[in-house]
Amino acid sequence: MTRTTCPYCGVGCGLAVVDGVPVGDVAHPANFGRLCSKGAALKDTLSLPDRLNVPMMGGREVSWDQALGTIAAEFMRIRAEHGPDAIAFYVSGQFLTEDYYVANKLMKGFIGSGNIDTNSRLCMSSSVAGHVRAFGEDVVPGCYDDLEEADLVIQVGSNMAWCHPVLYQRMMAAREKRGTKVVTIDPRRTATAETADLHLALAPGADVMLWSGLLVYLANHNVLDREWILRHVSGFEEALEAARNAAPSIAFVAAAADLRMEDVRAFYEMFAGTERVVTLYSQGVNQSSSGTDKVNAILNCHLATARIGRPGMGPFSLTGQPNAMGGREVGGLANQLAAHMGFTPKDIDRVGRFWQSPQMAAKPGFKAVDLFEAVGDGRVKAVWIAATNPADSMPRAGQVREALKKCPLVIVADAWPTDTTALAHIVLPATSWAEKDGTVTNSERCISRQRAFRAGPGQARPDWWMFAEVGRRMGWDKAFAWPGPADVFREHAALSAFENNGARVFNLGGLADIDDAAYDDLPPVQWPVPKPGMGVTGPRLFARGGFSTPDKRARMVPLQLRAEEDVAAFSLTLNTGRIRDQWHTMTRTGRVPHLMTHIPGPSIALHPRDAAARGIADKGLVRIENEHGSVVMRAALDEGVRPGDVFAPMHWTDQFTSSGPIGRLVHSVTDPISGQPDLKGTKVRIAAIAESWRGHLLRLTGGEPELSEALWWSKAQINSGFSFELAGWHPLQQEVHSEGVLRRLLRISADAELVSYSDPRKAMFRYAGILHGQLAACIFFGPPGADFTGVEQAKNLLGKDISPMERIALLAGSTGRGEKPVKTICSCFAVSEEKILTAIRSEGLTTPAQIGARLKAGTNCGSCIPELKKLLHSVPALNAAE
Ligand SMILES: Nc1nc2c(c(=O)[nH]1)N[C@H]1C(S)=C(S)[C@@H](COP(=O)(O)OP(=O)(O)OC[C@H]3O[C@@H](n4cnc5c(=O)[nH]c(N)nc54)[C@H](O)[C@@H]3O)O[C@H]1N2
Ligand SMILES: Nc1nc2c(c(=O)[nH]1)N[C@H]1C(S)=C(S)[C@@H](COP(=O)(O)OP(=O)(O)OC[C@H]3O[C@@H](n4cnc5c(=O)[nH]c(N)nc54)[C@H](O)[C@@H]3O)O[C@H]1N2
Ligand code: SF4
Ligand SMILES: [Mo]
Repeated sequence: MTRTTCPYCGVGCGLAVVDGVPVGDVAHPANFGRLCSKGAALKDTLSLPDRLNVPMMGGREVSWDQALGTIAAEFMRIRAEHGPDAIAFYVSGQFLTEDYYVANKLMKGFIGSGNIDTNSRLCMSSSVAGHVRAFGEDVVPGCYDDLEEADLVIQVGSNMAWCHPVLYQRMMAAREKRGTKVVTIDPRRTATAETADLHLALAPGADVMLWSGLLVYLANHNVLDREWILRHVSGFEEALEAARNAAPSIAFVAAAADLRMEDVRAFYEMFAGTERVVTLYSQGVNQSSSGTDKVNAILNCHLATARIGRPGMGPFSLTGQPNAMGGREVGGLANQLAAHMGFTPKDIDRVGRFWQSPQMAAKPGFKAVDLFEAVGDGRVKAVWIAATNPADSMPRAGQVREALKKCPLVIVADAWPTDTTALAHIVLPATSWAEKDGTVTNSERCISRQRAFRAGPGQARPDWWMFAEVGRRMGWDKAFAWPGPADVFREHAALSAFENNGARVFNLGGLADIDDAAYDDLPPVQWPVPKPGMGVTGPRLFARGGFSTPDKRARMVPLQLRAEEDVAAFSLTLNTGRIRDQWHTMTRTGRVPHLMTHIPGPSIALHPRDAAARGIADKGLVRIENEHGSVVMRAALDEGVRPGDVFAPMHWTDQFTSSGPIGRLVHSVTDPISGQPDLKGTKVRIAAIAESWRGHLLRLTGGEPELSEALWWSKAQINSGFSFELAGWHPLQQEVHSEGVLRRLLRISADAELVSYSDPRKAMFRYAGILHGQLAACIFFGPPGADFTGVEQAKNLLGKDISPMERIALLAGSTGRGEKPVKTICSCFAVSEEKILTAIRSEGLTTPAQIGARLKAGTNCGSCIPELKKLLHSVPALNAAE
């Protein structure tokens, strides 16, 4: 058995790999054996096709030596001609700590520029900035147990049920016993909000106002811990005065945040009346033009009540990626130096001596948005992108692509081809999870080992090795000579303890001397881990002060409200985020068929009132646009979205849909302190598209559908191939029905038989390609709104023998008994919506537990329990009769 860690979210669940199959590790303190739908599907991602397995330069296969030699030579030339700041790295919270450490050392200590930034800029940087402002250091004060020991849990801008499912389930299980109250603060009624005692569907961006109002309320009702404030906090009076200006009364807050007064009051009363409060927050807080202020508005309330660092209490920033925390430890953000040190002359000197650096970076480098701007205007002449897909995930993704097209040298390390590798001059094949060794740190500061349990494909190599090899080739042999990741880890741990003297809480001195065997066996361990007597330790920090500021006091921050951007032409606010079964740009989860059935295609959720005003029907095609671009999706009418807001998933890329990622439209407004982009509040407009036809294509191979006319498509992996939904807004041309076009579309060879059935009166056309008695592909065309019966059967037949009867039925569309696409509600046990509804109706089930007992749905990871509840509500007659 090999123990390792899940490569997806920041919960950091432990896995035990038995006979090559990863299952939940019962001994891991994050999950105690539980996994969510994505974690449980990891076994299906191990042998995914299309892996990058050999270095490529200009589209040609080359040796590692050629690729690395070229990179080193070009970096040296560019550095000599244009200075170190003409080179940049853009890396990722999906790096292991060892990858991150080496990349950071190479850039900041040897190339001599601050220009290494990471997708954590898009993810965690407002939390980092908020922590640094309040605590003097980027430290999450609490631990996961606090969620189970709290009496009130507040979720701010966090859809935990879908995005941190195992932690959510831990909290929900404790709630059953403890009666924990839960408040969700999110403009949308998410799966998480469905199960809360109170949902505040606030106007987007109103968080600073809401939390300032809370501070005022706490002061007015004498709930502050004056003694603790006196001893451990500075800036209280100023912060309270600013809060009184920003949010003078409950009535004022309610009006400005568009909430009911009684709901705001209920929230304030709950907070005031409960000592054990944990406030969880993630991207609804961080990804905002006032992200850092939102963080400090929350921290202010916890500091003013001393609800920090004690059991069941504290502000808790949920990390997104598996190693979002580890990246911050090494200093992977352009404005940090290393090991929680910044760009002060003292820190630069200290790190420089430790690294024996020839040329230290003297100042912070470009933050992500600025970095790609500098790539676009030529200030940066070479960029190395690794373990992230900015052509899709950056705001103004279209402009990012343009910038990369203009850049003289683009190097991309990835495990699969992506929209970003498509723009690279040099593509480096990376080993990925399951194939590489190192460590990651989760949301509660727990360091866990990633252990390889299979070999990578072809010549794929770990990222730390690539950076080290380039460093050596640039002439810094000794500084980049580590034989393996254990050596890198020891150096990283030693740097964290170097001249630390308790000034920085982050300290791994106690791990700096572990030998290879101890590194191999390293059990999950929470930092700080100083050498005995050399610093604080413990799962909870700061209960008795001791912050990382010169006077050891925390800072409360006075906060002003920021003016909202006003773009009159675009009346809707585009919010973007995640869905349950997909991971970011879908390079892995998008290739697992059963993860594509919960939500099979890209759609934009909007309130029925906004839809009606624009003549938009449910599932109708819409164009979403603003000054940055235009994207086409299906509409999903949703009463849980506030009128005036719309929500689209960030996941679909050029690989999966014709108009690519929603990131094309997302503005690049950033938080002025953290530089984190506001990915939740772009102004857009939406219009219905008059469809003139609809289609459905099934075939064995992916790629783009070969149809010349303006068309929209979205693609989903199914068991035996691919399923494409098609639609167009120009009439279908006659040529579509010609044999040549059809064979190209179906991707069938000349020896395949092409059979057809058409009913021109109804504008229905069905074609199938049969090869050696097997269904090789089929395509159906119909009028707008057409419901293609038989698609689900056809999916089952694809790639299989097809009898004459089945063939006739398929073409006549008569096999379907009015069947609907299978919507999987429970991914763990593949239980469909239809099955659940049938059981509810026929057996009178009334609780998720009963559904679980009957169908197993919801009994593993539990991420679908909110949806089970919704389905139970949707059968009102029966439930009412109970
Ligand atoms: N299934 C799945 N899980 C994931 C990931 C994934 O790709 N898929 N990615 C991981 C990563 S990297 C991250 S960063 C996390 C993100 O985890 P979350 O932060 O939970 O996810 P998001 O969907 O980005 O956004 C959270 C919520 O913020 C709300 N929001 C928008 N604007 C505002 C606002 O002004 N105020 C408030 N209070 N809320 C607002 C949105 O409506 C949304 O429901 O998830 C991690 N887990
Ligand atoms: N509109 C909008 N945009 C967003 C967000 C949003 O909410 N809305 N959220 C933002 C956030 S919080 C995040 S974290 C980002 C995520 O965005 P990205 O980081 O761009 O998304 P991923 O798909 O996770 O990209 C990771 C890439 O690394 C590859 N990979 C996997 N393992 C390895 C490895 O070991 N080495 C290398 N070299 N490559 C590997 C994968 O194949 C994949 O292509 O998106 C951000 N963008
Ligand atoms: S909650 Fe799911 S995605 Fe997150 S670490 Fe655990 S198994 Fe992986
Ligand atoms: Mo993230």
